[in-house]
Amino acid sequence: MPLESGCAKYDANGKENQWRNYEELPIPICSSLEPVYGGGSQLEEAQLRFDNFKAKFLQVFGHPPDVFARSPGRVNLIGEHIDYEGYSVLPMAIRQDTIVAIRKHEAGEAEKFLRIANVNDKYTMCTYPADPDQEIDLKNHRWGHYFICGYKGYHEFAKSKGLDVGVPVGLDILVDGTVPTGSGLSSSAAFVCSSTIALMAAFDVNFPKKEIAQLTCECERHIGTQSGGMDQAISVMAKSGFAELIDFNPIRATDVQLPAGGSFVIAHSLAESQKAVTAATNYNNRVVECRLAAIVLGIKLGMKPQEAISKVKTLSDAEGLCVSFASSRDLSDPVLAVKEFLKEEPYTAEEIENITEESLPSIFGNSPTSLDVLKAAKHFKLFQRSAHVYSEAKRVHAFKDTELFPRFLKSHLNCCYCSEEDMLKKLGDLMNESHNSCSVLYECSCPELEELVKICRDNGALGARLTGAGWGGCAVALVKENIVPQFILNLKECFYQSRIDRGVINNNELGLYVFASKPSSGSAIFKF
Ligand code: NG1
Repeated sequence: MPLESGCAKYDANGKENQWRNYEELPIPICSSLEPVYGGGSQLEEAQLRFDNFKAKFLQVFGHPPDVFARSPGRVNLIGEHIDYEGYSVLPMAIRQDTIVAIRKHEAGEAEKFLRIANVNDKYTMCTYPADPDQEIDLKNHRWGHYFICGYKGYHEFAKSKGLDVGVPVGLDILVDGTVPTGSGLSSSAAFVCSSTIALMAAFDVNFPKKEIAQLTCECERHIGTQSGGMDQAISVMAKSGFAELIDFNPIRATDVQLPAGGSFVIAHSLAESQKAVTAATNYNNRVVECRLAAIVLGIKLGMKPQEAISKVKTLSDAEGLCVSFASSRDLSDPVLAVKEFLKEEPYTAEEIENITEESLPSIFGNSPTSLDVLKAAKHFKLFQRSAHVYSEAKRVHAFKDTELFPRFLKSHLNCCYCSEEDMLKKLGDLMNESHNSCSVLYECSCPELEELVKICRDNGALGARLTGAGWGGCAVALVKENIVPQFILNLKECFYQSRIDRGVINNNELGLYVFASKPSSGSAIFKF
């Protein structure tokens, strides 16, 4: 099967770059590395990596693998912490990825274990039973848990499709990841997606990308984070050369052509964000706060408490009511309702329960990870979280539209109302606004990210923001293409040098922590 089939054409509205039915296509199966890794030195590098990978598999397990799968990490350009609220986001895949190879044992073989090894010696071999119904021990986090997320998810999905998965057999698995962990670049999704897809390939099945994007999102929730779906969607559906506008319910990807003349530089703050470990106070806490904000808004805007609790799951479910309220004042911004009906001071649990007429543990009774949040939380910042989500959702579309309209005017009417310079500036401004909202309203930044973002802006970035969940990890900066090398040198001098001197990182590793990135392609299966 060709890696990318379909064709791109402009429609009458200039809404373009849709690969028709692209999401309906299965994961491409490649017999060589070139369609994914390109040519030249990149291909040579990939070839060497795969040769070492195969040799390691043979060395560890005594047999060659049956199949390989790869899935990339991603950088989110804009739209942070809104995917789990049902809003569109705008990420692009990066070249760093995870590859997973699998060998299936014969049905008769006695050992029924999953042996998961890693090319990196830092990650020692993990062994799990082959039982797909096993519980993941969330209190004892192990790196191999991410493979088990894919393993459980794959079996649940196969069962739901009526596929005969047979008696569980032992599996030998080798993993090699180049996405830095805890960096906000979705190493976890790259791992879960490549694991799930390698399993599918090992069992000789394949499904449409949009189904795999949904499935892998559900897989990753087995690790205990209430993941929104962006990372898996872009990892599975990315296309080389394009960022994607990802919509949810149903999942859909629309190509976004990034402006020529601009480049995205990714820089690590060197603060590691351990999302699964800090879920109760950070990531899942925000998911719970958004749900509470949505319920309270629903009630304040006329719903009965019981109705709001059963129907309003996300802020996007409450948006219609907020917009109706705004339109009564001839406006359309849902933030108006937030300002009118939510107080800026944090809410206590008791204050919220007076509004919902139901206890918070009972509202979240069916979600153990949400109950962990309630136990850990002192108060809930409903105003700030909902103001961030509604404003960030608008910024995503403003970002996308900045890309679309000048291109459309230029190609169809041979005119352009704004120069490329204006366009890049507008994108940069939106990124800066997004960062400020993440930092002030969503409080998912950290001192290292604040320092790094400021240094990016001081050194000529048109915009810079934290990317991914935050609380550490990377920043992404929009920089004019022609200053990228100097920009990276300046970051080295102003941010990294003192850390190199203190031994936090080695000078020769710098390229792993700060680099310019072009949009890469999505998941693939390799059968050589
Ligand atoms: P990171 O931590 O960068 O992989 C997480 C979530 C996303 C999204 C972002 C914040 C997972 C797997 N990913 O990304 O869905 O909510 O935070 O925008 O939980």
